[in-house]
Amino acid sequence: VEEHSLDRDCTTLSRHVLQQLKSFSADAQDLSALMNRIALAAKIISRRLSRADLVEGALGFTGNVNVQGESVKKMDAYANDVFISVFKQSGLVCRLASEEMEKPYYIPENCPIGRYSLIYDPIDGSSNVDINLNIGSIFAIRRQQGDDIDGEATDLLQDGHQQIAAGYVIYGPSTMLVYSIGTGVHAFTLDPSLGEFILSQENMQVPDHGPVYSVNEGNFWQWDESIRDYIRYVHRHEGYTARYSGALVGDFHRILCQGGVFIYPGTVKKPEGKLRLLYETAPLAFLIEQAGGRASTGTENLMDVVPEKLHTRTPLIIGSKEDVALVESFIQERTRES
Ligand code: P6P
Repeated sequence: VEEHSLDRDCTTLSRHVLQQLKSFSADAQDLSALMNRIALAAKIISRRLSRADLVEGALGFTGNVNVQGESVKKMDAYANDVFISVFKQSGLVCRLASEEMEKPYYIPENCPIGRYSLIYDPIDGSSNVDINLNIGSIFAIRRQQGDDIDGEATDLLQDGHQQIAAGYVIYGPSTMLVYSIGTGVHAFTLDPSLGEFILSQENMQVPDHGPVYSVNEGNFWQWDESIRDYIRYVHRHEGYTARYSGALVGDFHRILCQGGVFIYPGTVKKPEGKLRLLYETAPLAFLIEQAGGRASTGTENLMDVVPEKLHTRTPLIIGSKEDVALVESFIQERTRES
């Protein structure tokens, strides 16, 4: 076996983290072990998804409604529990905050301040689960900076610059884990024959411009006029193509790989938009900036947004810097006129 391919098969996620940090300190080891446990959660979820229709009780609804007011899919609940189980007795994470849980879940081991917190959306795009289309998990890692006051994780309510790491898993034809610890964006592909995520793309860079605009045009009549102006522009100009899967992770991954822009703007009914900051838009904003792109709410850099509460939502314009700037220019134009 040529040296490089053997070496590549050995470039697992945990080793890559240590390489990136150029350190074997206790903190580096902890972060490496933490990423390895996220990979374990991804493998368990991927295994269930790959044969969900054959597994009794894997699909469909639980009958419950979550804090978002959304009907909970069995896969949402299962994946949420997988992350909790994987981090129990890990000694790495004391607090888990998830889209599926109203308040954080505490792992009452000796949890010194400075321990890591995991913020995650266990299954994003669950409307795709029952039709075997790609879905994802999104995660961010922050440090526990202070005691939580009566169960309110107030120190989580800080801007995106507090993120130490962020990433997502895309459950597609292959299962990929894309992450950054602030030293670039790197992708790992799950090799089921090894049961390991193996490095497949290093230092991913989003093109400065791309042909794709990704938005749910079914909401056109609920948008601000500025967003409609942008859509009219791309309809009239050569070189644009629409792609939208209904699952944020897959739509984002396409933009990261090929360039372009994903937009989930506010609507008349939901001016703050639909996507949640702490475990959807902020982690992706962290990644896209590491890949040379941009993320905006339309009026401010998304990484600067401070959430009022755990499940705060923000509008999202994310992708190639030229394409994000173009959308913002239509917003600024309308703001000047008003
Ligand atoms: P709409 C899935 O429910 C999700 O949270 C994201 O994954 C996705 O981008 C968005 O909502 C789709 O929302 O309103 O276009 O169906």
